[in-house]
Amino acid sequence: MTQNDQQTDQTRCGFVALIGAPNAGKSTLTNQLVGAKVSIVTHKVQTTRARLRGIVIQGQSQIVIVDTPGIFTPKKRLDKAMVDAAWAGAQDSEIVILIVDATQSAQALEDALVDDLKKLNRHLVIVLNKIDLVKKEALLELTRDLEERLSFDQLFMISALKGDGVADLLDYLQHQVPLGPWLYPEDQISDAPWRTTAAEITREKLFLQLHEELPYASTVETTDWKTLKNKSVRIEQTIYVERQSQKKIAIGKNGQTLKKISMAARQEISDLLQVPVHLFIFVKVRDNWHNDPERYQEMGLDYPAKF
Ligand SMILES: Nc1nc2c(ncn2[C@@H]2O[C@H](COP(=O)(O)OP(=O)(O)O)[C@@H](O)[C@H]2O)c(=O)[nH]1
Ligand SMILES: [Mg+2]
Repeated sequence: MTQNDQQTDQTRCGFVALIGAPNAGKSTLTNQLVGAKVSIVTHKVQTTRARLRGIVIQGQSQIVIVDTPGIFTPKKRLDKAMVDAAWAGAQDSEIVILIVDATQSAQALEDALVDDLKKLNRHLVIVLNKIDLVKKEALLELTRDLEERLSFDQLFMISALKGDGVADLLDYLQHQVPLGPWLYPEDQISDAPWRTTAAEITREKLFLQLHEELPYASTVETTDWKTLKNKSVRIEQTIYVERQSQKKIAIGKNGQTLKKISMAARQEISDLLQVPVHLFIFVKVRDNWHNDPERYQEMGLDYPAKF
């Protein structure tokens, strides 16, 4: 038997989708499971826009975590594309984890979401997250309420932020994913190309610096990437906003806001690539980018024709 056959005999590999309301902690959990920051996280809702795979090896198992945008009622075309991407992520996975923010009541879980989960007909695991913020009695009550509304295989109580309970969840997933060969090289931790990850990092800094509607009116693309002779990397990115007034705010007085975004992003991209990075960010007005199919393609989303 060749080494490869041997590996196929013993290895496991499967997709595990994270579904839940915005801000439940899906991306924080993705990063905890992977053990590295592959998905951006902010305190703002709808930070994650597209599906992202984080890859974990645990024993002989390769577990592909599918982080998704939240499930919520779409008001705009971009919302619709995000929610569609979340459900598509669940459809492609053997195991679906519903992440529930334990600081909220079971009633906060919408009937529509519960119905759609039932229709999915997948192994369902519930993860109560943010247990660092909640008393034990409240967790038990929430568990009882959830049991009344949904049938699921397992329930875990974790703090994705602090890492409590994450090892148990990982151990469970290791044994639940089906037998089969690994789909990704052993050292790969994300399916996103570097250009996309770099744009996401800048978008995270932008979400942290800008307020109200501006983060949602913006998108970031990496437009140029060159490795220079001295191994440093020169990156150009564009932040698209919808109006001239938004461009002014994104740049800030004397360019201060853009400078803060740029410095924070450059540092993090450089840490990730482990080489010096020269980052040039341009802000452009692209009226109506929310209705431009090309922007969706850049974000890794399908363009919902009807909205
Ligand atoms: N206290 C606490 N905060 C958390 C926990 N998990 C996530 N958060 C916070 O909740 C917010 C949303 O997290 P994020 O992972 O972006 O949620 P997502 O929208 O579901 O991907 C961020 O401010 C996180 O720091 C947790 O276990 N405990
Ligand atoms: Mg997220």
